[in-house]
Amino acid sequence: TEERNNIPAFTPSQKKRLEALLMPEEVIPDPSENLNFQELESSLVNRRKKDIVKIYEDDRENQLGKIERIITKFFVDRGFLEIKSPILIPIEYIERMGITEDKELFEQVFKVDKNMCLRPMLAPGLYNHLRKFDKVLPDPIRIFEIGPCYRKESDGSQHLEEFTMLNFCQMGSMCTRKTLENLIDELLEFMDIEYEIVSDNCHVYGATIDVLHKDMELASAVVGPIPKDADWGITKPWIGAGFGLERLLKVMHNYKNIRRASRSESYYNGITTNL
Ligand code: ATP
Ligand code: 9VF
Ligand code: MG
Repeated sequence: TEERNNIPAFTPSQKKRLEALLMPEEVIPDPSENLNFQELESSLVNRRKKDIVKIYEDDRENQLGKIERIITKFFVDRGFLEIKSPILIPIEYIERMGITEDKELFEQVFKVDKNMCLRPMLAPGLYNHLRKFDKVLPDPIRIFEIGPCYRKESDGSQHLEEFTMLNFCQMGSMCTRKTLENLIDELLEFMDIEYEIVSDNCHVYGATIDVLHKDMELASAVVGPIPKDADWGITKPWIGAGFGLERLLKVMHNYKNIRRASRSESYYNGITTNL
Protein backbone atom coordinates (compact mmCIF):
# COMPACT_ATOMS: atom_id res chain seq x y z
CA THR A 1 0.00 0.00 0.00
CA GLU A 2 1.31 3.38 -1.06
CA GLU A 3 1.08 6.07 1.62
CA ARG A 4 0.60 9.71 0.62
CA ASN A 5 -0.20 12.25 3.34
CA ASN A 6 -1.21 9.27 5.48
CA ILE A 7 -3.95 8.45 2.98
CA PRO A 8 -3.70 4.88 1.73
CA ALA A 9 -3.96 4.39 -2.04
CA PHE A 10 -6.04 1.46 -3.21
CA THR A 11 -4.42 -1.94 -3.51
CA PRO A 12 -4.69 -3.78 -6.85
CA SER A 13 -7.44 -6.02 -5.48
CA GLN A 14 -9.38 -3.03 -4.12
CA LYS A 15 -9.08 -1.32 -7.52
CA LYS A 16 -10.37 -4.45 -9.20
CA ARG A 17 -13.35 -4.58 -6.85
CA LEU A 18 -14.16 -0.88 -7.42
CA GLU A 19 -13.83 -1.27 -11.19
CA ALA A 20 -16.30 -4.17 -11.15
CA LEU A 21 -18.74 -2.00 -9.17
CA LEU A 22 -18.37 1.02 -11.47
CA MET A 23 -20.48 1.53 -14.56
CA PRO A 24 -18.69 2.63 -17.76
CA GLU A 25 -19.27 6.38 -17.35
CA GLU A 26 -18.28 6.47 -13.65
CA VAL A 27 -14.73 7.02 -12.36
CA ILE A 28 -13.04 5.99 -9.12
CA PRO A 29 -12.79 9.19 -7.07
CA ASP A 30 -9.24 10.39 -6.45
CA PRO A 31 -7.93 8.60 -3.33
CA SER A 32 -6.80 12.03 -2.08
CA GLU A 33 -10.49 12.92 -1.74
CA ASN A 34 -10.25 11.12 1.56
CA LEU A 35 -12.83 8.42 0.95
CA ASN A 36 -11.68 5.12 2.34
CA PHE A 37 -12.19 1.88 0.48
CA GLN A 38 -15.00 0.56 2.67
CA GLU A 39 -17.04 3.77 2.36
CA LEU A 40 -16.56 3.91 -1.39
CA GLU A 41 -17.34 0.22 -1.86
CA SER A 42 -20.52 0.38 0.17
CA SER A 43 -21.78 3.49 -1.65
CA LEU A 44 -21.16 1.82 -5.02
CA VAL A 45 -22.81 -1.41 -3.84
CA ASN A 46 -25.89 0.64 -2.94
CA ARG A 47 -25.97 2.29 -6.36
CA ARG A 48 -25.73 -1.06 -8.15
CA LYS A 49 -28.45 -2.61 -5.97
CA LYS A 50 -30.69 0.33 -6.94
CA ASP A 51 -29.83 -0.20 -10.63
CA ILE A 52 -30.96 -3.84 -10.47
CA VAL A 53 -34.13 -2.99 -8.52
CA LYS A 54 -34.91 -0.37 -11.19
CA ILE A 55 -34.66 -2.99 -13.96
CA TYR A 56 -36.93 -5.24 -11.89
CA GLU A 57 -39.49 -2.42 -11.58
CA ASP A 58 -39.20 -1.19 -15.18
CA ASP A 59 -38.90 -3.55 -18.17
CA ARG A 60 -37.29 -6.66 -16.55
CA GLU A 61 -35.59 -7.47 -19.86
CA ASN A 62 -32.17 -9.09 -20.14
CA GLN A 63 -29.97 -7.07 -22.51
CA LEU A 64 -28.80 -10.13 -24.46
CA GLY A 65 -32.35 -11.46 -24.79
CA LYS A 66 -33.61 -8.02 -25.73
CA ILE A 67 -31.04 -7.37 -28.46
CA GLU A 68 -31.83 -10.81 -29.90
CA ARG A 69 -35.56 -9.93 -29.97
CA ILE A 70 -34.90 -6.50 -31.55
CA ILE A 71 -32.63 -7.91 -34.27
CA THR A 72 -35.06 -10.79 -34.87
CA LYS A 73 -37.86 -8.30 -35.53
CA PHE A 74 -35.55 -6.27 -37.80
CA PHE A 75 -34.88 -9.29 -40.04
CA VAL A 76 -38.39 -10.82 -39.89
CA ASP A 77 -39.76 -7.41 -40.97
CA ARG A 78 -37.42 -7.46 -43.97
CA GLY A 79 -38.57 -10.87 -45.20
CA PHE A 80 -36.00 -13.13 -43.52
CA LEU A 81 -37.17 -16.48 -42.07
CA GLU A 82 -36.08 -17.07 -38.47
CA ILE A 83 -34.07 -20.32 -38.11
CA LYS A 84 -33.17 -22.23 -34.92
CA SER A 85 -30.80 -25.04 -35.81
CA PRO A 86 -28.98 -27.41 -33.42
CA ILE A 87 -26.15 -26.11 -31.22
CA LEU A 88 -24.77 -29.64 -30.86
CA ILE A 89 -23.57 -30.60 -34.35
CA PRO A 90 -21.47 -33.32 -36.04
CA ILE A 91 -17.72 -32.59 -36.19
CA GLU A 92 -18.05 -33.62 -39.83
CA TYR A 93 -19.84 -30.29 -40.49
CA ILE A 94 -16.70 -28.44 -39.34
CA GLU A 95 -14.56 -30.45 -41.73
CA ARG A 96 -17.09 -29.90 -44.51
CA MET A 97 -16.83 -26.13 -43.91
CA GLY A 98 -13.18 -26.53 -44.93
CA ILE A 99 -11.97 -26.26 -41.33
CA THR A 100 -9.67 -29.28 -41.30
CA GLU A 101 -7.23 -30.37 -38.58
CA ASP A 102 -4.46 -28.15 -39.91
CA LYS A 103 -6.57 -24.96 -39.50
CA GLU A 104 -6.56 -22.67 -36.45
CA LEU A 105 -10.34 -22.72 -35.95
CA PHE A 106 -10.34 -26.53 -35.83
CA GLU A 107 -8.29 -26.39 -32.61
CA GLN A 108 -10.82 -23.92 -31.17
CA VAL A 109 -13.75 -26.33 -31.46
CA PHE A 110 -15.23 -27.77 -28.24
CA LYS A 111 -15.65 -31.46 -28.98
CA VAL A 112 -18.37 -33.23 -27.02
CA ASP A 113 -17.61 -36.83 -27.94
CA LYS A 114 -16.01 -38.67 -30.84
CA ASN A 115 -18.50 -37.37 -33.41
CA MET A 116 -20.15 -34.24 -31.97
CA CYS A 117 -19.15 -30.69 -31.05
CA LEU A 118 -20.62 -27.35 -29.98
CA ARG A 119 -21.07 -25.21 -33.08
CA PRO A 120 -18.40 -22.49 -33.52
CA MET A 121 -20.47 -20.79 -36.25
CA LEU A 122 -23.96 -20.82 -37.76
CA ALA A 123 -23.05 -21.46 -41.39
CA PRO A 124 -23.57 -25.29 -41.47
CA GLY A 125 -27.17 -25.07 -40.22
CA LEU A 126 -27.91 -22.21 -42.62
CA TYR A 127 -26.34 -24.03 -45.57
CA ASN A 128 -28.60 -27.02 -44.88
CA HIS A 129 -31.70 -24.82 -44.62
CA LEU A 130 -30.85 -22.99 -47.85
CA ARG A 131 -30.52 -26.33 -49.68
CA LYS A 132 -33.77 -27.75 -48.28
CA PHE A 133 -35.85 -24.58 -48.66
CA ASP A 134 -34.63 -24.00 -52.21
CA LYS A 135 -37.22 -26.67 -53.16
CA VAL A 136 -39.90 -24.87 -51.17
CA LEU A 137 -39.56 -21.09 -51.09
CA PRO A 138 -39.72 -18.43 -53.84
CA ASP A 139 -36.58 -16.67 -55.06
CA PRO A 140 -34.64 -15.06 -53.44
CA ILE A 141 -34.52 -17.03 -50.18
CA ARG A 142 -33.81 -14.93 -47.08
CA ILE A 143 -33.05 -16.64 -43.74
CA PHE A 144 -31.23 -15.80 -40.50
CA GLU A 145 -30.30 -17.39 -37.19
CA ILE A 146 -29.34 -15.92 -33.81
CA GLY A 147 -27.92 -18.21 -31.15
CA PRO A 148 -25.05 -19.48 -29.03
CA CYS A 149 -21.68 -20.37 -30.57
CA TYR A 150 -18.60 -21.76 -28.85
CA ARG A 151 -14.89 -21.31 -29.51
CA LYS A 152 -11.82 -21.95 -27.35
CA GLU A 153 -10.23 -18.49 -27.12
CA SER A 154 -7.10 -17.32 -25.32
CA ASP A 155 -7.34 -13.57 -25.80
CA GLY A 156 -9.34 -11.20 -23.61
CA SER A 157 -11.50 -8.16 -23.90
CA GLN A 158 -13.22 -8.89 -27.24
CA HIS A 159 -13.52 -12.67 -27.08
CA LEU A 160 -15.82 -14.99 -25.18
CA GLU A 161 -15.76 -18.78 -25.32
CA GLU A 162 -19.57 -18.73 -25.26
CA PHE A 163 -21.01 -15.98 -27.44
CA THR A 164 -24.07 -15.21 -29.55
CA MET A 165 -23.91 -14.98 -33.30
CA LEU A 166 -26.32 -13.42 -35.76
CA ASN A 167 -25.89 -14.80 -39.29
CA PHE A 168 -28.24 -13.62 -42.02
CA CYS A 169 -28.07 -14.66 -45.64
CA GLN A 170 -29.85 -14.42 -48.97
CA MET A 171 -29.61 -16.93 -51.83
CA GLY A 172 -30.70 -16.58 -55.46
CA SER A 173 -31.29 -13.28 -57.22
CA MET A 174 -29.98 -9.86 -56.14
CA CYS A 175 -27.07 -11.32 -54.16
CA THR A 176 -24.80 -8.35 -54.75
CA ARG A 177 -22.26 -6.57 -52.59
CA LYS A 178 -24.60 -3.57 -52.75
CA THR A 179 -27.55 -5.52 -51.26
CA LEU A 180 -25.24 -6.89 -48.55
CA GLU A 181 -23.76 -3.49 -47.65
CA ASN A 182 -27.24 -1.90 -47.63
CA LEU A 183 -28.49 -4.51 -45.11
CA ILE A 184 -25.42 -4.03 -42.90
CA ASP A 185 -25.83 -0.26 -43.10
CA GLU A 186 -29.53 -0.40 -42.29
CA LEU A 187 -28.93 -2.71 -39.30
CA LEU A 188 -26.12 -0.63 -37.79
CA GLU A 189 -27.94 2.63 -38.50
CA PHE A 190 -30.98 1.15 -36.72
CA MET A 191 -28.75 0.19 -33.74
CA ASP A 192 -27.07 3.63 -33.87
CA ILE A 193 -23.58 2.08 -34.14
CA GLU A 194 -20.80 3.73 -36.14
CA TYR A 195 -18.74 1.43 -38.33
CA GLU A 196 -16.33 1.19 -41.21
CA ILE A 197 -15.97 -1.52 -43.82
CA VAL A 198 -12.60 -3.09 -44.63
CA SER A 199 -11.62 -5.95 -46.91
CA ASP A 200 -10.05 -9.02 -45.30
CA ASN A 201 -9.41 -12.70 -45.99
CA CYS A 202 -10.31 -15.88 -44.15
CA HIS A 203 -9.62 -19.48 -45.09
CA VAL A 204 -13.27 -20.56 -45.00
CA TYR A 205 -14.65 -17.93 -47.40
CA GLY A 206 -11.63 -16.30 -49.08
CA ALA A 207 -12.33 -12.58 -49.48
CA THR A 208 -14.44 -11.14 -46.65
CA ILE A 209 -15.92 -7.73 -45.99
CA ASP A 210 -15.21 -6.94 -42.36
CA VAL A 211 -17.30 -4.48 -40.38
CA LEU A 212 -15.25 -2.63 -37.76
CA HIS A 213 -16.06 -0.28 -34.88
CA LYS A 214 -12.76 1.42 -34.01
CA ASP A 215 -10.37 -1.56 -33.80
CA MET A 216 -13.00 -4.19 -33.05
CA GLU A 217 -14.48 -6.49 -35.69
CA LEU A 218 -18.28 -6.46 -35.40
CA ALA A 219 -18.92 -8.74 -38.36
CA SER A 220 -17.52 -10.63 -41.30
CA ALA A 221 -19.55 -10.63 -44.48
CA VAL A 222 -19.17 -12.54 -47.72
CA VAL A 223 -20.40 -12.28 -51.30
CA GLY A 224 -20.71 -15.86 -52.59
CA PRO A 225 -20.70 -18.17 -54.36
CA ILE A 226 -17.58 -19.99 -53.10
CA PRO A 227 -16.15 -23.41 -54.10
CA LYS A 228 -17.17 -24.98 -50.73
CA ASP A 229 -20.87 -24.47 -51.63
CA ALA A 230 -20.78 -27.64 -53.77
CA ASP A 231 -20.05 -29.77 -50.65
CA TRP A 232 -23.34 -28.46 -49.16
CA GLY A 233 -25.40 -28.96 -52.33
CA ILE A 234 -25.61 -25.21 -52.95
CA THR A 235 -25.48 -24.02 -56.56
CA LYS A 236 -26.86 -20.47 -56.45
CA PRO A 237 -25.24 -17.11 -55.60
CA TRP A 238 -25.57 -15.90 -52.00
CA ILE A 239 -24.60 -13.12 -49.63
CA GLY A 240 -24.28 -13.32 -45.86
CA ALA A 241 -22.88 -11.77 -42.72
CA GLY A 242 -22.07 -12.94 -39.19
CA PHE A 243 -22.27 -10.50 -36.25
CA GLY A 244 -21.38 -11.04 -32.56
CA LEU A 245 -24.24 -9.76 -30.38
CA GLU A 246 -22.04 -9.25 -27.30
CA ARG A 247 -19.71 -7.08 -29.39
CA LEU A 248 -22.70 -4.94 -30.41
CA LEU A 249 -23.68 -4.63 -26.72
CA LYS A 250 -20.08 -3.79 -25.79
CA VAL A 251 -20.16 -0.84 -28.22
CA MET A 252 -23.71 0.29 -27.32
CA HIS A 253 -22.99 0.36 -23.57
CA ASN A 254 -19.31 1.35 -23.80
CA TYR A 255 -18.13 -1.67 -21.77
CA LYS A 256 -14.35 -2.01 -21.33
CA ASN A 257 -14.64 -5.79 -21.38
CA ILE A 258 -17.02 -7.93 -23.44
CA ARG A 259 -17.69 -10.07 -20.33
CA ARG A 260 -20.24 -7.50 -19.11
CA ALA A 261 -22.35 -8.32 -22.15
CA SER A 262 -22.03 -12.12 -21.96
CA ARG A 263 -24.11 -14.97 -20.58
CA SER A 264 -22.91 -14.65 -17.01
CA GLU A 265 -23.52 -15.12 -13.32
CA SER A 266 -21.14 -12.24 -12.53
CA TYR A 267 -23.01 -9.49 -14.38
CA TYR A 268 -26.70 -8.78 -15.02
CA ASN A 269 -27.22 -6.25 -17.83
CA GLY A 270 -23.64 -5.13 -17.28
CA ILE A 271 -24.09 -4.65 -13.52
CA THR A 272 -22.01 -6.78 -11.16
CA THR A 273 -24.09 -9.36 -9.28
CA ASN A 274 -21.52 -9.62 -6.46
CA LEU A 275 -23.39 -7.29 -4.15
P1 ATP B 1 -11.90 -12.50 -34.42
O1 ATP B 1 -10.93 -12.33 -35.55
O2 ATP B 1 -12.25 -11.22 -33.73
O3 ATP B 1 -11.55 -13.60 -33.48
P2 ATP B 1 -13.41 -13.99 -36.30
O4 ATP B 1 -13.08 -13.33 -37.59
O5 ATP B 1 -12.73 -15.26 -35.95
O6 ATP B 1 -13.27 -12.95 -35.09
P3 ATP B 1 -15.94 -14.72 -37.41
O7 ATP B 1 -15.73 -16.16 -37.62
O8 ATP B 1 -15.83 -13.79 -38.55
O9 ATP B 1 -14.99 -14.21 -36.22
O10 ATP B 1 -17.35 -14.55 -36.65
C1 ATP B 1 -18.29 -13.55 -36.96
C2 ATP B 1 -18.46 -12.57 -35.81
O11 ATP B 1 -18.76 -13.26 -34.59
C3 ATP B 1 -17.22 -11.76 -35.47
O12 ATP B 1 -17.10 -10.65 -36.33
C4 ATP B 1 -17.51 -11.35 -34.04
O13 ATP B 1 -18.40 -10.25 -33.99
C5 ATP B 1 -18.22 -12.56 -33.49
N1 ATP B 1 -17.27 -13.42 -32.76
C6 ATP B 1 -16.44 -14.35 -33.26
N2 ATP B 1 -15.74 -14.96 -32.29
C7 ATP B 1 -16.16 -14.40 -31.13
C8 ATP B 1 -15.82 -14.61 -29.76
N3 ATP B 1 -14.92 -15.54 -29.38
N4 ATP B 1 -16.44 -13.86 -28.82
C9 ATP B 1 -17.35 -12.93 -29.18
N5 ATP B 1 -17.71 -12.68 -30.45
C10 ATP B 1 -17.13 -13.41 -31.43
C1 9VF C 1 -20.43 -14.91 -43.64
C2 9VF C 1 -19.01 -15.44 -40.16
C3 9VF C 1 -22.22 -20.05 -45.99
C4 9VF C 1 -24.55 -19.21 -47.53
C5 9VF C 1 -24.93 -20.35 -44.90
C6 9VF C 1 -23.80 -17.77 -45.14
C7 9VF C 1 -22.21 -16.31 -44.35
C8 9VF C 1 -20.40 -15.07 -42.16
C9 9VF C 1 -19.02 -15.33 -41.64
C10 9VF C 1 -19.36 -16.76 -39.61
C11 9VF C 1 -18.64 -17.90 -40.22
N1 9VF C 1 -20.91 -16.11 -44.19
N2 9VF C 1 -18.99 -16.81 -38.24
O1 9VF C 1 -22.50 -17.50 -44.88
O2 9VF C 1 -23.06 -15.52 -44.08
O3 9VF C 1 -19.33 -18.75 -40.74
O4 9VF C 1 -17.43 -17.97 -40.10
SI1 9VF C 1 -23.86 -19.34 -45.89
MG1 MG D 1 -14.21 -12.54 -39.04
